[in-house]
Amino acid sequence: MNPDHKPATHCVHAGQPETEGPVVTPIVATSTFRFRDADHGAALFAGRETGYIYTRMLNPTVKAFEDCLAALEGGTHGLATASGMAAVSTAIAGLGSAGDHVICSKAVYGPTCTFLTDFLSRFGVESSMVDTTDLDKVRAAFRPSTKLVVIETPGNPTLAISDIAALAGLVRERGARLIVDNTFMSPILQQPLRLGADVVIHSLTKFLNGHADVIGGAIIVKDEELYRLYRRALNHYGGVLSPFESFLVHRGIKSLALRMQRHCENAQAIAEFLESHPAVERVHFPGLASHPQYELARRQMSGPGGVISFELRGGFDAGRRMMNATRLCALAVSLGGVESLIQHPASMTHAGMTEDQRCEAGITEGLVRVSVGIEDVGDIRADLEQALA
Ligand code: LCS
Repeated sequence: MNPDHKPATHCVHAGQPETEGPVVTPIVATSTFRFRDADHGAALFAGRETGYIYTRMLNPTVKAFEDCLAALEGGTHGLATASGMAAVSTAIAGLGSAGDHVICSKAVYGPTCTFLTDFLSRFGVESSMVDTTDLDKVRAAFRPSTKLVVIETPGNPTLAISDIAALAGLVRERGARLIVDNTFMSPILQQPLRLGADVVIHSLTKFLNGHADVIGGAIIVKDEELYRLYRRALNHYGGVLSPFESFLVHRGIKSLALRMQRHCENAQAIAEFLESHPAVERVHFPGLASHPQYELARRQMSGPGGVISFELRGGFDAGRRMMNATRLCALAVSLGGVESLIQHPASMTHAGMTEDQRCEAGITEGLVRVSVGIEDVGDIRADLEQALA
């Protein structure tokens, strides 16, 4: 693996064999590994020798895939997890202790918010949901006990953009760590570790796998100590990705750069169409000049991504009628797959948040979210047009 290669090359080659034999990393379907003898087993457990012991601890197929993730994000180590939420919970709980305080973007995937407010709070970790697009608000939210800042940029589903480099500086000055959920961008469009973040997390379920047939997640770091800590945490929490699913996502990633290009082109065209439609009140999309952080988006991201949210003039009733009327765009949660999906955040992906939390985060009753797929853009536009009519 050549670290100087660009992401599109890593998509195809990183973590794949480079010597005589199969061209594709084989699926090593075993839960456990035989030791040479008793001393060998003891030496592996004691860390005196390196090798495979047990698949929850490490597996060759998974390891090859994790190397690919690390290369793509410009990190040194990746950890594949059983879901995006396993990555979120392991990345946060793996670093937090009772008495710590966490600052988190208020516009995040619903369960990330409720993991902090409803679950981690029981273990004495406090959290504040903050508008992380505003550096002054982040500064004001800091306490002496703040150990972690968790951001999602663009945020789900409002597409609010936080300044990764500026936040990384602020967080480092205060001796805390910055975790960035990069799910909406994929490493093709944004690489937070290169902007100073300490940890990147992903839901692999979305763009990285891209084919809506796997649930998975990842944690990527650029620091040996953090890696060892997370490997240990993941081994104890147990939410690892299986070899077969690692193989599937590794295969999906081969076309990631191509797919992201098409997602961006299609979403840009659909966002412009929606913005000019008389039934649409407001469109949230980082590729539109009307986006409040449009300039920051252009600096920080190399494309706007494939997710759009918008509000209809007729509010939720109009949105419900529209969602019931699409044919090509499937009414389903999730995003980042090759197929276009449409959903209603307030009653679906963000239903677990309280009304106050949603209101604070800008998730209105009338907000509809579309994940724009890689189909023919004219067909997607025609479907949305007839549904709006
Ligand atoms: N992070 C972000 C930004 C997400 O959008 C999601 C899932 C997760 C983490 C969790 O990943 P998972 O465990 O599902 O792999 N977002 C979803 C969504 O917007 N609709 O359905 C799932």
